[in-house]
Amino acid sequence: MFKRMSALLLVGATVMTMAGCGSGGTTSASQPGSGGGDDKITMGFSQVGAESGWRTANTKSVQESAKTAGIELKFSDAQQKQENQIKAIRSFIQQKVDVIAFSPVVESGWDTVLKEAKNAKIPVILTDRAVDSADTSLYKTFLGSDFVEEGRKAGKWLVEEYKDSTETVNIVELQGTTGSAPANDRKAGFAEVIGADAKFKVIASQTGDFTRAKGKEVMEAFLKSNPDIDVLYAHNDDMGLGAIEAIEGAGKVPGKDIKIITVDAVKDGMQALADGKINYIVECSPLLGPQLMDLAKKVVAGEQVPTRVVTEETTFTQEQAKQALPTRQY
Ligand code: GYE
Repeated sequence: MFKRMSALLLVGATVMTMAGCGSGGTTSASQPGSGGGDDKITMGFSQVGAESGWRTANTKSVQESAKTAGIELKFSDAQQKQENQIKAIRSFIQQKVDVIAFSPVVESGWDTVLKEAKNAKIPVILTDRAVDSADTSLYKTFLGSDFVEEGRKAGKWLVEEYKDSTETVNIVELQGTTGSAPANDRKAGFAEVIGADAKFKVIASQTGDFTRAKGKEVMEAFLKSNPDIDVLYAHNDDMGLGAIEAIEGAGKVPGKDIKIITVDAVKDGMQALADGKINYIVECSPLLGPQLMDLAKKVVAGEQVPTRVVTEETTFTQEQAKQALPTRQY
C-alpha cells in the first residue's frame, strides 16, 4: 500500500518538477470555459470500452478525479471500436470542450481527427494508450504505463523460473486487442527477453481481445491443438482468468501443470495469484485520473507539460499477492 502510494506521489512529483522544462510546449493558450461561458474546464473523454477489470477501475478513477478537480466531464464509451472514438472526438470538437482526453483503442489511424482538434485549437491528452502518429504536435502529452517494460518483466520472471532447466519450454500467448499499444508492446518486450534463450518457444499466439470470454475460448483452442503447454503468458488478468476456466475444464491444474503470467494486478487476478492459480503478475495501474486532471488544468492554462508521463509499477509473486490483497484498491 505504502509502496503504491509513494509510487503515485513520485510520479506526481515528476510531473510537477518537469512541468517547467517540458519540451513539447504549448504555444497558444485557450481560456478555461471558452466553450461554456464560465470558468469551469470541460473535458471530453473517450474511453476504450468496458472490456476488463482494469478498464472499469480506470473509468472510475477518471470520473471521480474529474469531480474532485471540479472539471466537467463529458464521458463516452467506444465499446472497443475506433470509429466510435473518432465520432466522439468530432462531437467534442463541435461542442467546443476545453480539452480532449482519450485512450486510443488501436495505435494507428488518428492523424485526420487529431488534426481537426488541432485546427479547432483544442488540446489533446493521450491517456493509457499511445498513437503511432509521426506528428507529435497533434497531442500535448501521453500519460500511461511503459508496456514494453511490462512485457520484459514478464519475460524476466520466466527466465529466472526456468534457469536450471535445459528442456524446451512451450509457451502460449494470449494477446490483447489487435493493433493496440499494450498488445504490441507487451508482446515485443516479452519476446525480446525470452529470445535470448532458444529453449523458450512460443508455440501459439492469438488475440483474446482483453476479455475473459475470449481468453477462455482461445485457450480452449490452444489446449486442443497443443497437448504439451508449459506456460501461458496473457496480456491481461481477465484473459488469464478466462484461460484458467479452460485449463480446469481440460482437467489440468492452472499454476502447476501450466504456469501462468498475466499483466494488470486487478483484484480478481490478485486473488487467483494468492490462490496459486496464477504464478506471477506484472502490475499496470489504472489509477490515472488524478494525474490526468492535473495535466488537463496545466494544458488548458497554456503551461508546458512533459510530453511523456510514465506510471510507476511493480510486480507480484504469490506471497506478495497475499500480503497486498487486503488493501488493494481495485
Ligand atoms: O491492461 C487491459 C485493458 O490499456 C493498459 O487495457 C490497458 C489495458 C489493460 O483492457 O486489461
